[in-house]
Amino acid sequence: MRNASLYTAALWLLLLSLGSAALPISWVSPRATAYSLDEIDWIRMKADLNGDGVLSREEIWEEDASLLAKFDDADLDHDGTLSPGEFELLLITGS
Ligand SMILES: [Ca+2]
Ligand SMILES: [Ca+2]
Repeated sequence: MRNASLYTAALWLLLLSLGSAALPISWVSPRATAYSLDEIDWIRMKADLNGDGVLSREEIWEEDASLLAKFDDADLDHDGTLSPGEFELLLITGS
């Protein structure tokens, strides 16, 4: 009995120490998505062909034509381009 509870305590300590460092961000973040924030950043930088920091309709089309259907919904300020935040929304809601 005594050994069993020691074992349980050690297991909990192990899980706790692993938990903060080893879990993917999507497991610990309340805003869990199909994409991690790192992935979204990476896709956005890859898709931003002219490097102006926002994504045009053409750049979205080059990246993934299936996302174009959601472009207008994601373009919250209707300026015809997707800011980093708007693109994040597109990936989160479009997947
Ligand atoms: Ca661009
Ligand atoms: Ca916009």
